[in-house]
Amino acid sequence: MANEHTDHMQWFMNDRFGMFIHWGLYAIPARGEWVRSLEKLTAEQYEPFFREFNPIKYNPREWARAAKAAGMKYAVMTAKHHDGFCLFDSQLTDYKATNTPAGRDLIRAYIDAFREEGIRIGLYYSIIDWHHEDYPHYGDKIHPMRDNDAFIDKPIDFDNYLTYMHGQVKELLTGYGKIDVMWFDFSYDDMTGEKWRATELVTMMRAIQPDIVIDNRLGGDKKSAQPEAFAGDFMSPEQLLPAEGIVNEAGQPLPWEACITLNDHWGYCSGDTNYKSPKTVIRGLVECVSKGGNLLLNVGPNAKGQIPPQSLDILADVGRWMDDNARSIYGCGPSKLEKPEWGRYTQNGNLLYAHIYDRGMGPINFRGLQGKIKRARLLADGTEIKVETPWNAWEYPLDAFISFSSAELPDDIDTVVE
Ligand code: FUL
Repeated sequence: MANEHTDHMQWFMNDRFGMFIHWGLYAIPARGEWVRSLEKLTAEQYEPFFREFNPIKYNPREWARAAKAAGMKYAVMTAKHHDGFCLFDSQLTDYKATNTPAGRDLIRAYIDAFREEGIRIGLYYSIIDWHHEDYPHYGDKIHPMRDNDAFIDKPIDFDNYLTYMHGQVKELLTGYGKIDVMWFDFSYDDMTGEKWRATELVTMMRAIQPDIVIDNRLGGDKKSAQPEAFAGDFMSPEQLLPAEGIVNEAGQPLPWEACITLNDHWGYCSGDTNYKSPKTVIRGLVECVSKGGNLLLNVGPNAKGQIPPQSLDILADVGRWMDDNARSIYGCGPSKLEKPEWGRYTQNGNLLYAHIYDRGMGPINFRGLQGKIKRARLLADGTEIKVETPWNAWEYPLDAFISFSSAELPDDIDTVVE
């Protein structure tokens, strides 16, 4: 893990908000991307999805527009998930979208569409592979079985798998122009770092795409001579926001990105209607930024290639808020000020953003800022907000106050004062 935020990380630390896309054959059974493993489906049971996969409504331009309207600046899409199915036209396998009724390279279409909308391109690539015959299936909770009967007694040539895996990463980094993020998934137990020949892999990647941003899930050995070579550019907390920012052993802040689902699944799950509210998402995004992190928010398109309408609705609402308030997100990070009881702060240089969630009784108090706020504005419409010095200010020498004339906050999700 690099300790300093080197140049190639600057856009990542600035942009803050991205779209995660989990899409593959598992959209057909529609019970999440782990369905094959969790339900112990055999290769024969999973095979029909390969023969049927025909996403006739796949229009990545629409996805890109939805992402852009939501204020997302980058995207990360599954090029291959744990089931091993490749959405791209790999020359190293037949198990790919071009050999399904889809009949085309779905990753190329995604990249072209998102790039045209000005969104940076990320690729998720699973280093776990339930389809490859030389990938070990241990019978542990991550690999509950060796799921292809034909492989049960076959000795494993793991190096052969690694050659395949490295080869596919090379294909992805050479065949599609500039890739901004590579999102590997994932290391476990002692399957970490050099077990994946990670130093060699990352060296190859950086030779092709020097500025690529790489997540931390190739793992790595902290004792290695070159831990930064493969331990990753950013941390990737999953389905949670850390209590504070993330720091290394020396106490320096590390870049991080929380990946979060909109309902309770990554891959499309037709029965899962437990969607988060726009309020939860907006406040979650603010929380990430206020702690120095990014939010990678997931959508799971269905078998036809459509992002569920519930997800689109949430993204549209988030976009309406972002239209007015994105300045409190992009380019912002944590404030040194203590977290206020009425909400959160984000900060960009001398510009402080108060994200006010709780109207409270009196004016909103800013601890430690008496005499330090030059002016204040409602970010949404530019209205000037008065910074008050109450008649008894001497009793509160540390606090500054701002007032709202209305009994309610102008935006009950998050009223931002700049
Ligand atoms: C996990 C994977 O196992 C999930 O399927 C999902 O891709 C998530 C982002 O990472 O570790």
